[in-house]
Amino acid sequence: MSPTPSPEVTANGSARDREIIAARVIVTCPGRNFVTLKIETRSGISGIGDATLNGRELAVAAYLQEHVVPNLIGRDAGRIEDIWQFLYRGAYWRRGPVTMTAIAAVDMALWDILGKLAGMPVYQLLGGRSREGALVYCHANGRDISETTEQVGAYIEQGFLAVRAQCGVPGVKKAYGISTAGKPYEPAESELPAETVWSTPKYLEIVPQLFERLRADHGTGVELLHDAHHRLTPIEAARLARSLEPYRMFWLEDATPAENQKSFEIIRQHSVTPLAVGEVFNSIWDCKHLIENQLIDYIRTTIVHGGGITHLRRLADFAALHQVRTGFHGATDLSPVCMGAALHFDTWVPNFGIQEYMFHSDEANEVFPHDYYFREGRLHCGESAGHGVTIDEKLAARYPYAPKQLPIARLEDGSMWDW
Ligand code: EZ4
Ligand code: CO
Repeated sequence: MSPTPSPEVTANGSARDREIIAARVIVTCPGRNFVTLKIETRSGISGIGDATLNGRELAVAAYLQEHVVPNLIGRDAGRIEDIWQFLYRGAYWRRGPVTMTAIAAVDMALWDILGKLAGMPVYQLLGGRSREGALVYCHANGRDISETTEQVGAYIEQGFLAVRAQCGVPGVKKAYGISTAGKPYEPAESELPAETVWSTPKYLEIVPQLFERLRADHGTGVELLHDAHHRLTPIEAARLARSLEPYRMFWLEDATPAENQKSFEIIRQHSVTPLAVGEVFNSIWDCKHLIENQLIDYIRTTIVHGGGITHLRRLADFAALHQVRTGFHGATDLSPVCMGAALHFDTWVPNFGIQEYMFHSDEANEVFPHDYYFREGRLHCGESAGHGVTIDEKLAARYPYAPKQLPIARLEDGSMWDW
């Protein structure tokens, strides 16, 4: 992709040029569902934002189409802060994943437009480059320890400096994060939720064995991460965190559900394994106690589910006061639009930690052409104006929406548990 700004950047950016004249929602399914908001201005410059909420896509699409788009027409696209405040305070109800994802989509699109008007990449608008690239981690997810260690080795060969490792749990059908043989991992695979079974004792048996093997096979030069995916009670999480200490984890993610933020105090009392949380958070209020009491080390709330660049910037600055760094969620259910915006943020944010990177399918990459790229363990945002991701609407129209939901988990006795 060319590093020079696109020709549409020649507009002078007056309030009249910036007037929002149209906005619409595009739903497409190139391998998986994505919702995208496109905002057009009088100047002819447009911007896009990701609005994908896995398994609940049409709720955000309707929220945008019915309740947000009519409010945008006629507004000045340059008033990013005011539009954010209008959508947040003006909705009265505040927060929640559907509202905050909708606000994020608008916000991302407006930063994209502002960048194009200014002829600058978004990271430059935020305050400029703090680093040369964003350290990323990818996923090794073998059916057993041998398969996972093989995958970790293959990723190290490809230049990855950090890898999240999960493995199948003997006696547990469909453990979190493990792909069906030969297929890339994609949890939302059926129209109604797949039923999975969970056993904490079996899981706690295997995980320390996995990381013992990974350190034996790959040494200490690679960063290793693990996601407990909200399955453990606080004291079980503390036990896992402590048992992983010899393997020097980069982090343990979602060790216990975090609705009650004080739960993390129990983990902290027992372990020095770094903790990451926040992919299901949607505002600063979900992590205020966690951050100001330094109960976590990385905050994972991302642009698309956390109210956009405008809110995440506020959250990141607050986190910086407490030496908490960013580690944005980056699963395949966040579209390349979100990844583009996140990489501009990662390039700027002073307290950057790491960025998750699951690979989008070829079809998704074709629907969303982008200028970010991977090199030597890091993702680099491009230099084109805006966030550097566009949508091929003709191609998008060839992939109609296909309803899919995330799995659920039950204990062996049938009780509902957290997936
Ligand atoms: O399960 O994004 O760290 N990554 C994750 C993800 C989530 C999915 C849910 O839609 O936990 O794989
Ligand atoms: Co996770």
